[in-house]
Amino acid sequence: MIEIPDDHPRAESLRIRHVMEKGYMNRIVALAGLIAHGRGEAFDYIIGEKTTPPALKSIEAALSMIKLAKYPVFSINGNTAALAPNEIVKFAEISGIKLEINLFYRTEERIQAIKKHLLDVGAKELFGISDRKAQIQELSSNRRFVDKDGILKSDVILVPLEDGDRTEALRKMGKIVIAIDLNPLSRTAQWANITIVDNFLRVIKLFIEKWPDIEKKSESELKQIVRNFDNKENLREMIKYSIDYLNKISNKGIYIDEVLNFGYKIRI
Ligand code: PTJ
Repeated sequence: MIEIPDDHPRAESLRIRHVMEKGYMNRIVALAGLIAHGRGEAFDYIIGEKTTPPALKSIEAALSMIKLAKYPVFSINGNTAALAPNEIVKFAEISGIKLEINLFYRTEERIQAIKKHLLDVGAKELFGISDRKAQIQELSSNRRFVDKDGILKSDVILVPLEDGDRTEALRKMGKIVIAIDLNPLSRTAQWANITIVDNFLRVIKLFIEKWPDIEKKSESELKQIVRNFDNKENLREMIKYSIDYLNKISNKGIYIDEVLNFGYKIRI
């Protein structure tokens, strides 16, 4: 793999791509996971690759919901495991959320590779890897195989980078679904109870940073935050944010470097 020079304007993004490539070579990431990552990058561009005010609101609602849950479960796929293994394990440790490996492109080889990847960074308990399997009848994809002591038992489930079918099925089973998806138009984004339209990598870091504040809140404060959150309204705000952001860039008189911090000036 080539070295990315530190002064490359897209150095961080290229480094993350390399993490994904390596993840694919180690069987953690599915081939389609690389395509999904590219789609995410494109959506990230149109929010300025930053966590937006509506996303911060949904993060607060999501953390409140996780704190209020009796049995919250974090569904891990290849992309998330490759992108932020340390942060996933850290968040599970501080919040008590259970980790379950659940793959769309399910193979035993990938499950073992992801298991090792997470155990190597200190995961204590992992669901979805033994034969405690149950099936979600409403689903025909491989995501229907869930752990009896994990997703099946959960009341709140966190599903980053997800396919819409499962979100719909989980909702129909009465579960509360929290999605992390950069595409506000995806079926997942539309079906979830709480959708965080932001990059998983930024979100998981914010989850860790903000958890201590959530822990200080009383049950009634947490319930109030959840009650005040309206997912449809938040998705509309996100779409409006992208439109405003693109309008700002396309307006005459705005320097592109003011908006994108490129460090050189082109008047558009
Ligand atoms: O590891 P597996 O086998 O479970 O497969 C995982 C993938 C992601 C390949 C599978 O779930 C899939 O095909 O997902 P989709 O249908 O491509 O949906 C992924 C969604 O996540 C898309 O809407 C992307 O825009 C979005 N996305 C991609 N990267 C990120 C992201 N959202 C948040 N953060 C990202 N880093």
